[in-house]
Formats: sequence, C-alpha cells, structure tokens
Amino acid sequence: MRKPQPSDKFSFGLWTVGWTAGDPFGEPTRPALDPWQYAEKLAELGAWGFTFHDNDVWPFDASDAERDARVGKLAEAAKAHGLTIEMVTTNTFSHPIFKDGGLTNNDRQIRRFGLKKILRNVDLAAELGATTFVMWGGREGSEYDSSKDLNAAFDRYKEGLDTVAGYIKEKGYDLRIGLEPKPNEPRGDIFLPTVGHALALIAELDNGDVVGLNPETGHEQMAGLNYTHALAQALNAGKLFHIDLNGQSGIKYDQDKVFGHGDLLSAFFTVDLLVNGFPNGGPRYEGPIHFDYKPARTDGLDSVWETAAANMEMFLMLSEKAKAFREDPKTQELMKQSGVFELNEPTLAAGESVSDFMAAQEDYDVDSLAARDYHFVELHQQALRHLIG
Ligand code: 3MF
Ligand code: MG
Ligand code: MG
Ligand code: MG
Repeated sequence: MRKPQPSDKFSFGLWTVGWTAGDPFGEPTRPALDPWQYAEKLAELGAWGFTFHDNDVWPFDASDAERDARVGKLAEAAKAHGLTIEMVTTNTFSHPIFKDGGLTNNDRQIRRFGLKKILRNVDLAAELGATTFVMWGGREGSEYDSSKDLNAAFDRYKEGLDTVAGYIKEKGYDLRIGLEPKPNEPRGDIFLPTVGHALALIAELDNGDVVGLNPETGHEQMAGLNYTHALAQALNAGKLFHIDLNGQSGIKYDQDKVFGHGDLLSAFFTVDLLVNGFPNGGPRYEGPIHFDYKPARTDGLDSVWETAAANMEMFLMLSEKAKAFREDPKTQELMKQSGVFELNEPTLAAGESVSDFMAAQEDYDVDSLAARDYHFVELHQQALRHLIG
C-alpha cells in the first residue's frame, strides 16, 4: 500500500495518539509527551493536519502567559512540519466543574463559565486558521431523569449554541461548528444522542446556518445505528462539516478502535460514500479525513505510531477496493438491475401537480410490481468480491 501523503488530508486529534491509556479501572500505561512532539510524529507518518482540545495543549488552570507560550510552540511545530490545524474543540467535560455539563448545567454561573471557555477557544481557533469548531457535549445529559427540567435543558442548549454561532458570525470568522452526537458515556444519557437528534435541533437555531455535524463512527454504532446512513443524511441536509472515523464492535462502551478494526463491512461502505459519493451524484464530503481513535491500552509508546499509521492504511486500502468496486462494469450492471439509478427520478413528473397526479388514470400492475426481483444480495456479494475476494 502506498504511503499516506498530505493530499490525502489525513488528520488526527492530539488526544488520540496522546491518550496515556488511563481508564475507569486502571492507571495510565503510557507516558505523556508534549503536544508538539505528537505533531512532529504525525507529520512523519504522512498526516496532513491535526486537531486539539484547549486542555490537550495547556492545563485547565494555566495562566494566560503559559497558555500563549504553549500555543505558540504548537503553532510553530505545525508550521515547521507543514501541518494544518484544521479543527479546534473545547474540553467542557474533564474538570469537576463540568460534572453536570457546561451549556446545560443546572448552575447558571457554571453555564456562564463554560460559555466563556468555549468562546475564548473560538477566538483561538480562528487565529490558528482552523475552519471547523467541534462541540461534543459529553457532559450535557443526565443519569437521573428527576435531575433536569428537560425542556429548559434544550432551551439552554440552543441558547448556548446560538450564542457561539452568533459570535462566529459577528466576528466574521471563517469557521463552522460541528456538533458531535453520542448516545451515552460519560453521562448515562447524553443530549443529542444521534445525528438525527442533532439535525433536528440545528433546524431550530437562529444561527443554524453555520452549525452542522461531526459524526463519529463508533458513536452511531454504540446506538446500534448505521454510520454510513448518518453521514448520508447529514450530507443530504448540507450539514456534514467534519468526521471522526474510528472502529467499534457493536453496542458497548466507546471503544475508539482503529478505523476498520470494528465493523469492517460498514467501514467499507463509509469509505465508498466518502471517496465515490452517492451512485447518482449529489453532495460530496470534501473535508479532512479525521481520526478519533485510541491506541489500545495494551500497546506501548512505540506501537502508538503503528496504530496511527494503521488508520490511514485502512482508509487507503478500503479506498482502493471501493473505487475498484464502483468502476467494475459488472457493479454498474448489478446496480442498474437493482434499481439504484431509478431512485434518482422524482416520483412526480416535472410540473405535475398533486391534483394532476390524483386525477391521472394509471394502471399499477400490483402483482408484477410486487414480484420485482431486486437482486440486492448479488449486488452486495459483488461488493464483498472486491473487499475480500
Ligand atoms: C468522545 C469524543 C470526543 C470528541 C471531542 C471533540 C474526546 O467520545 O469523541 O473526544 O471527539 O471532544 O472533537
Ligand atoms: Mg468514540
Ligand atoms: Mg469518542
Ligand atoms: Mg469524537
């Protein structure tokens, strides 16, 4: 497999390779490096960019001078290694102050504190040239339904998002917000559990034009959902602003495995959508191929770089197979037989009103229509021939 190159637009969160592997049951198994050391290594592996939370770079209680010095060093490293800082995000989940959330905390002073932390980070994101600002509301939610006025919680969530989006517009920043849905973990139930929930909330915002999605593979799969369908609906709505690719094996805790190391077949169709687009054309994802995974706790520091490389290798291997699948004339023939291209034709004719339609005398041959053989299994088998044949 060829080596990753910057034109592939591979990008990693600093918190991914930087995870020292502490979990709820065990201590860290790897040492922490400085953020700029991870950037250097990612560049060596062929990555194009990286992303970070404010507190991946400076501690929560850092002075302004310390913050500026550390951000300066990171920006220098990005420049020296030709890396793009494409997305910035805010940690509103680690510090105990956020134990009941930031934007939807019951405590108004904490909501004001959280909002200011986010807005300061918006300024930094714009200053560093990032074009996406991800908001994962990991602590926005509850364990106990008695603990929240849920109506007020959604009002406060919308207020917070509208304030951040309005600030971006007021400042004229070239930045869009990507909401990241997740069903649970760390809260028992997190608000905006799926892509669909987030799309519905965005539609109710005053400044929703700059708010879209950053769907994560494993997060949709934790809810038993189909990640490729989630990407497709976000694309269809013009809202797929960014992605978090990784691997997940079923409805479990957030595993954050290497991309393709969970549900491989689903990963194939995700890549098929990302690199080939919809069979009938339509909106395309043009953003970075961003990985949000965790090197296994059992892997040491040396292996971290193997795991980072594995994400990119998986994507490239699947891209080749997905391209060959679509380019194969037999695939096109099977898609035609399955009706894949017929779905693109509007159900009503051009200019046909609903009353024209209702008045039209049309014979539906129900028996023969019901007997249509779609050959969907053979089309799927054709995909598998390319994937593992
Ligand atoms: C948690 C996540 C987050 C988000 C990040 C925003 C810590 O499951 O996926 O990673 O991706 O906060 O980019
Ligand atoms: Mg995850
Ligand atoms: Mg995650
Ligand atoms: Mg994520």
